[in-house]
Amino acid sequence: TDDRTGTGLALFPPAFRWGVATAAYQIEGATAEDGRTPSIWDTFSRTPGRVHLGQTGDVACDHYHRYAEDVALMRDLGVDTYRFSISWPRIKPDGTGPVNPRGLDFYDRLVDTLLAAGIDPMATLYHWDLPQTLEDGGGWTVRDTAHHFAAYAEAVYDRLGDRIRTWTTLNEPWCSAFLGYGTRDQAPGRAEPASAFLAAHHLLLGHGLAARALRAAGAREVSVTVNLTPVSPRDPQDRHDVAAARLVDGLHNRIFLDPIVYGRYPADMLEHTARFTGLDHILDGDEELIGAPIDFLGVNYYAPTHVAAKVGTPSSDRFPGTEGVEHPDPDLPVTGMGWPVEADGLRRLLVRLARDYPSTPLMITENGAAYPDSAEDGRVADAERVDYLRTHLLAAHQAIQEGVDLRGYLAWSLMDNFEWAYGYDKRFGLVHVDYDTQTRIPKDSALWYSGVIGRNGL
Ligand code: GBH
Repeated sequence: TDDRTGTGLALFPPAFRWGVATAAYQIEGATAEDGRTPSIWDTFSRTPGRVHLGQTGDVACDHYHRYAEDVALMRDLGVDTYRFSISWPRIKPDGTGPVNPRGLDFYDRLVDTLLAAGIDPMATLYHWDLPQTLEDGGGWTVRDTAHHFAAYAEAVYDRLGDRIRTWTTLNEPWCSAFLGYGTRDQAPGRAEPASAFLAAHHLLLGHGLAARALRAAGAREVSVTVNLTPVSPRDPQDRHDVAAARLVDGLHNRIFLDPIVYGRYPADMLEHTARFTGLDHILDGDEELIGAPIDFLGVNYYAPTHVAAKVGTPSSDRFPGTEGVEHPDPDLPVTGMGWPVEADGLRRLLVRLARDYPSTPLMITENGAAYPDSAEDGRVADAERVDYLRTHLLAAHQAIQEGVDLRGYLAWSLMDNFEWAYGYDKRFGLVHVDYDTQTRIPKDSALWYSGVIGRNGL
């Protein structure tokens, strides 16, 4: 890596933000406390066969009761930013309608505890836990949900806006739409390609409406987080492989990025959407609403995508719209999730974003890896995670050297937690959690990461 300092360190810019991220349903537990109603993830996790061993977020890391201990862990890490999410069914048990003050009280306590520890709270308003009552009315396939989301966002801002500077509307709308409504991998567990496209639009509309409402109410920083992946064709000389890569890049990345940044769907993605749903659900003015100004784009990066054109008979398509596409084994090492590891994919992604969306500052809002680590004598030796984080941070540093306006890095995750359909089987934490005793043990990676933060580099 470049050494601009003569110290041998890859140093980050002085104002670079360092943090960790979590999400409400993955850590809080207390799913029936203080007026919270079920979300689609309560329903999904109770549906046989959907989550590993039928596990649920009922207890998770019991963060709802142990948040003070968890903030102390973050203070020890030395992070300046904590990205967490707010549970919609705690705030509005009916999804819409009256606010539940006891739900807001929890986040009020959390935010005050963070501020007292010198940690900047960064709130995500939707990390996948839609109130079940709204799903019963059609969920993200119906337009009203976008309006209910904006009203909920305003209610949260009303209570916490004096202390939270940075707001994020959605986490990973691709997952909500395509895995939730398209493939059944996530809640609400519907496998309806057309619904996936309807959901994608209404999620984006919800983002735009909420971003506008937050701004009007006085929010200082507004953002949205998308999960992006650089898509490479198996053979860059083969025009069919190149077309397959362009399609998957469209369905995964551009279909969200272009409306968010430029207030316009890419023409090829409009055509594609039309094949599944027609375009009647996209009203005049929607795209402009979706293009509400943001202060930075949150980027979650885990793995690259390698594709090829599929020759011969059409078989199962992995995600709605990707019939005719094949996902060849990229022959890379994999994490405990089976996801390929390629740190340079992060550099390529960031450089591409800076080229195609040059006026939008970026922040890495999630990056990390699951490995099956265990605690021995009070220590968790997770060398593979350290390696994953180290190589990805060096890739991010390289991207900055190449001119990318990258504002911060948030590791996924503060601690082991409920990994959605994988339950508690997969551990992404810097801090190990013993789910029998709720004991937290910082892993070697946590100690390593706090060193990086302390030096502002590695
Ligand atoms: C995020 O989603 C979530 O925001 C977070 O809640 C979750 O805990 C965390 O990541 C870890 O899963 O092998 O090429 O098929 C991640 C979204 C979508 C990223 C699927 C990896 C598959 C890679 N993921 N993708 S591949």
